[in-house]
Amino acid sequence: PALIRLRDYRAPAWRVETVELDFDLGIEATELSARLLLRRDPAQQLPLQLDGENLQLLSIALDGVQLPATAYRYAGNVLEVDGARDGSVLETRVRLRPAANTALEGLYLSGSDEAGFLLTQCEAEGFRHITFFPDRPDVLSCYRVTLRADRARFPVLLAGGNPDGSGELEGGRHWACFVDPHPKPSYLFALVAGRLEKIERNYVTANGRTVQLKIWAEADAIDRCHYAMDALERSMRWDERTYGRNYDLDVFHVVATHDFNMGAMENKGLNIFNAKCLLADPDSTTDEEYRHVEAVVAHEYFHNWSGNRVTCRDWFQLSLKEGLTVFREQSFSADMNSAPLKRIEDVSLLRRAQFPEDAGPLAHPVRPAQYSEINNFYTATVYEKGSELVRMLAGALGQAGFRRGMDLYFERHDGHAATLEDFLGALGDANGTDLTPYLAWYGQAGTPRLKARGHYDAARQEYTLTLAQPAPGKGTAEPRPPLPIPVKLALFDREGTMLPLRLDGQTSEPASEIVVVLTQTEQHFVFGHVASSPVPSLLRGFSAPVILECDYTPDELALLLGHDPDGFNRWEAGQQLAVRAYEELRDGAANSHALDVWRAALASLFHDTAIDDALLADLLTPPGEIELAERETAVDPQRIHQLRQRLQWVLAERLGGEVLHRRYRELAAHTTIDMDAISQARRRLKRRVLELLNLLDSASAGELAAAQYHDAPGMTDRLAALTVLLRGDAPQAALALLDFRARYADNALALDKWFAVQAQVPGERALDGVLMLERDPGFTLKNPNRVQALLGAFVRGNPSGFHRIDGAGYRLLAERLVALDALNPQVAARLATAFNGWQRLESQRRDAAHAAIVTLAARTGLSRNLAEIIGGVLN
Ligand code: BAL
Ligand code: ZN
Repeated sequence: PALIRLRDYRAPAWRVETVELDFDLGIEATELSARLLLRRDPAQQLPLQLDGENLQLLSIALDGVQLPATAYRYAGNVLEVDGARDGSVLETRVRLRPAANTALEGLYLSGSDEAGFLLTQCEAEGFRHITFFPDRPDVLSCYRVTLRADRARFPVLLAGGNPDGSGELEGGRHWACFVDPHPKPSYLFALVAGRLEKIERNYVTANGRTVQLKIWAEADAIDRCHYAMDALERSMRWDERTYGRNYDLDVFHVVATHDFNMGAMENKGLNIFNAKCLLADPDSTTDEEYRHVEAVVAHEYFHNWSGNRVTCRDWFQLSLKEGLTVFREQSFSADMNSAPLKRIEDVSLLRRAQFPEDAGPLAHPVRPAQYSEINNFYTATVYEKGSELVRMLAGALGQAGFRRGMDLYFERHDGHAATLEDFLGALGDANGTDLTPYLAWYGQAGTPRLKARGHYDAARQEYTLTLAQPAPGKGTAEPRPPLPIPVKLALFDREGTMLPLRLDGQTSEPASEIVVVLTQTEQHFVFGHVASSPVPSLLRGFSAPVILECDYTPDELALLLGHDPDGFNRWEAGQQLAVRAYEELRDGAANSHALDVWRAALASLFHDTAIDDALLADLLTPPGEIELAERETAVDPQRIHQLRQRLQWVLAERLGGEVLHRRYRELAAHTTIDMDAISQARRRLKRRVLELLNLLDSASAGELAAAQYHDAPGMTDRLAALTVLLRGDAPQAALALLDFRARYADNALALDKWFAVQAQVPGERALDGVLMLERDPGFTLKNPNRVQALLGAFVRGNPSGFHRIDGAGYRLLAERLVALDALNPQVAARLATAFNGWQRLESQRRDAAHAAIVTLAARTGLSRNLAEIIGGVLN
């Protein structure tokens, strides 16, 4: 497939000033007329070309005159029209087939023919599946949309913008009109039509606008929208307070659907959400999912400014809106919940999802240089690493400086399509500083390494920290400049007390924490007045997305684990120590010092009443199997699983069965359904304690889990119990599974968990379970959430199950991808990224994976989406 390159970017030859869309909506067939007022770039003499895919063209007129077939050509997804000039009006009428649209891109049907509703998904290039248009983000237009439909079948008609009239039509039909005063790119267009219920609330913005907030869902789900409504209000207030951003329309609609390729979509004034990111109630939603709903609601709302008011010039700049909005969302969640726990969660995700992506054949810079299918670039790199880059910029400017920079960014680029250079330019200009060195981060793939080494000179009472990044340029086609790497750090004495820091030559008061920025290949930072050899706490709060290499001793790590007031670095020290312990187990070390130090440190923290329960739960959890695999060269996922189990067993054994039992009972005695932080933290620790007990004594843990399942006041406890029962192969598991299946037969999101929890049971037998679950009447390849729940959970969340030595997991994935690709290429391509990393498997698995991928690649008729991923992983 053709590659689209950043360096080929040209401004649009034709723009569209205003768009009028008139829909006659129907499930089987929808017809729509589009009226475009065209503007020509006088500097470019190119013919009028519009994007259009799978459109049945019914009529076409230019400046009021129907065009003969000789005056236009529609081929290769491009409509070329002769005779257009600046100010021309192009009118087209097309027919769409929403019910037949299984790709869930453009206009499609959610749910069944009889009961479902119509909706759209346009980002990135769905609008061209709706009408002919220059479907690119740098064409911004004002939209007027009229919807007409049968009133009984489609009582609710919604489109982006403010309502501008509605009324009755003959034959039981009705209409509604919407006008969006803010120019927007086509990817932000949206409509929804069908039988939906709503909850609503008025909100008054800081600058005095009364906004109607309306959340829409199908009748059986509307009662689960209240938490999202509260989260929306919190998000709006937070953006006013933190960034001075007010909402700018009279209505804000949010709609939940069960059939959605993404998590949610920020269409102007009409956000559309995957139900799993919007609906919440204690009976079917876990604590983690509650936090996710809050975060996604905030994310989509924040896009109203970072994405909609200021959008991207082209899709290479995707991180301009996504990295920035993830950063804003993460900051919001940190403010609403616990900042250190949020940081741990975000960095864990980065390491689990983004680091492997960046280390494998699908690695790409945050601003990719080329793509074949842009939908394949909604990646952890663009989102999560993109957010880390914004975090570094924010850190470099400080809170007030970043706010000044953001104000200038919004002011300069409001109503326009911008680039990453524009973003860094505004941040820098507002602060009289040059941030362009940070652009290098956007252009390089791969996770940088940071080497740190300390030297203490007792005679001079000086501590020299040497930081280095491997020499740029090696092995790359183009020389790479060194990256600016901000390193937030503190020093501790051997009793665990933080030392005042004064850099050589620094005149200001000593601080307990400072940030040094490595800008060269290697630099030395000298600290004076250091009375004894210190232990450095580096990269505090994960101040840069790098892999830190520092030769700490286990005792130094234990000191940080015990004393660092930076919750993130405390956890990080524990993670590093756990990795050392794991490596000792793996290598069969005779003297397992790190293992002893790790479990002793955790045993002491276990009894520390000052420590937060949720943080303790995280401290008691070693890095996951995917992270551990990243450190290996010949990956054997089953061995990694066994070793990690062994590591946890050793910890459980050190803590002791009785102690764990006691703690479990204490926590269980305080179990409530409440959502406050303390109750959530208790549930988290209770789960962890039960998991550890399960390793030590699965029979008694099984009894506790069965009781917990039975008495659980909410999904967090119920799902935790079911997981423990399954993983311990408890006799009570079968009954609990039956109960769960029956209890949630009509709750799709809860049922997804029933599929996922089984797909994730470690070990070779999982594949047979997946094959059996595929025969459950609730399974379908047509629903992205269900595919994710069963196949996604298996191939991504169960390394020891998926990577069977006989290669059956790989063959299953390849076969399902073929079937899925015919229905929904975006979902197929995303699932296919599970093949990432196959080259680093040990040889037998590698050969089996390779054979499966090659067989898949040889098939004809693969979508552009899947072909690009499969071609990429084979590279
Ligand atoms: N723009 C796609 C969905 C999201 O990132 O919000
Ligand atoms: Zn986003």
